[in-house]
Amino acid sequence: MTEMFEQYLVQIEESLEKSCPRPNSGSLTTPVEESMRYSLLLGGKRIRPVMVLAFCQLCGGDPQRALPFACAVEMVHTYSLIHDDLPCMDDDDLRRGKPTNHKVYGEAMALLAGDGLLTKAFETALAFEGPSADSVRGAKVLAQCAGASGMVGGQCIDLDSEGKEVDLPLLREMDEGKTVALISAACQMGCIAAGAGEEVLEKARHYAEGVGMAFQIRDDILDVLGDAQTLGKNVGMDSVRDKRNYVSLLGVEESQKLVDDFTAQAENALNDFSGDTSFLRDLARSLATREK
Ligand code: GRG
Repeated sequence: MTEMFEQYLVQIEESLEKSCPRPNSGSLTTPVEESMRYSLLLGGKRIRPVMVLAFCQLCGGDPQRALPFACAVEMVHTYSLIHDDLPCMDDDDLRRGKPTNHKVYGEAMALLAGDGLLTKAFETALAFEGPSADSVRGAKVLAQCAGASGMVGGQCIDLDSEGKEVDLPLLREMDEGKTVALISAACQMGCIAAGAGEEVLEKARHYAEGVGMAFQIRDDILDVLGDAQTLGKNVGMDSVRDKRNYVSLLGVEESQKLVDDFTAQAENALNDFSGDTSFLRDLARSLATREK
């Protein structure tokens, strides 16, 4: 798994670098372009773009061809982190082990960098060099998953829930939006890059559901047990902001059981694919016990 992950990672980093070239110094748009590059190229685990490439390969496509979709998903993810860290949202100063975007470039530029990355994501997805119907399908899935019925909607529930009692169904709805939606976009876009049909996308959504929920609940656990240096972001923030999560509702042990159940669900979903699913299976397992 690790070797394959590294191979995907090299392609993704190279492609991201090319997608946002270093701006000409002195150009009037340099500040926003630098601010976009800062957050996009800071690192991060890159699990979403890796999923795009892995699903493309699983469906018999050439992962290289899926790179525009992979970069597009990572751009949307990075924009969401920049905006999430703003003082009007979670007000954080540490991300990916470095000062958050607004701490370096100021709030207005961080807002613009997020806007720039979100827009660039669609320009990038639509540059997919395959049948144009598939570029459009990819961009549409990304839009649906990132928007108000997906990630932005989840963030809206998150903001509204601060300081309030939250039950498990609401927590689930919030996490489906905040976290599962973009992971689902990644898995589906990988299939689309390989020219797969709707029935395959349905199976990819089942995997994403399991991995995405497990990923978020593990995130809740790490917010309590994790180490800021390893995670590259501050810990204990949900309790500081008086936000409910799986750990505050169920405790660490029960939450980890749920992580394992959702991971098993993701693995089961892979049984419906005919290709080699070992990479995506190992990825799901490694995310269930991740420390960062
Ligand atoms: C529209 C103003 C405006 C803001 C949108 C939608 C949004 C802001 C924020 C939601 C994004 C969010 C913080 C979701 C939580 C998902 C999560 C666990 C993110 C961390 O992902 P990792 O661990 O991060 O993959 P790295 O840094 O490794 O890429």
